[in-house]
Amino acid sequence: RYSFFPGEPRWPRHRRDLTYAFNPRNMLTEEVKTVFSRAFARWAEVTPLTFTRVESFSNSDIFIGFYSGEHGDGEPFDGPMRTLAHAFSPPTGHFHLDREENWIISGEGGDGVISVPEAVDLESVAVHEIGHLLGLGHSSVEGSIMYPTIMTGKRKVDLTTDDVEGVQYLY
Ligand code: TQI
Ligand code: CA
Ligand code: ZN
Ligand code: ZN
Repeated sequence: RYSFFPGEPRWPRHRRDLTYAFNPRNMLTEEVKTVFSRAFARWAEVTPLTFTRVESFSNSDIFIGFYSGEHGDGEPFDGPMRTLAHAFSPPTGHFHLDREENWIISGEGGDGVISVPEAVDLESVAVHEIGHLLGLGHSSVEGSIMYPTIMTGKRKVDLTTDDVEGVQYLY
């Protein structure tokens, strides 16, 4: 079953139209940014929340950036594999990804198996981390987006009933 962070933090009622921005220093391509917008759309579909991309990194609600090693929050990244990304509970909005992963962008279709086993599917990790950004902890339901399992070499992007029930409890 779904879980929450201690105290069930969530974005308050007057902050349900959320903005997100990318760290300009990463100079991400449109292709990469689009992956995040697809991931946000999956959560927007099942909640009263909206997610709008803005250009101003300092004035947004959610801050997305790729970093390597120690990057200022006491939770250093560790190079390829192990920790891939982390996101903080509401209403913090920090979403960091390990720059040293072998990130890939997979498309629709296929059987969900990525031919490069050490590759990490960016959209799958984004959908999971956005769950954390919205206040979800890990789930005990195998196959759910919030179930903590190995994330390399696989594409998993569809919210399950458990994920939807969890987020709908909060919003
Ligand atoms: N990052 C962990 C995660 O997002 C960070 C973390 C560990 C965490 N414990 C937590 C975040 C408790 C919130 C609450 O789960 S990770 C997975 C999963 C990671 C892990 O890079 O290890 C996914 C990233 F769930 F499969 F283990 C994405 Cl999907
Ligand atoms: Ca890592
Ligand atoms: Zn960080
Ligand atoms: Zn997690």
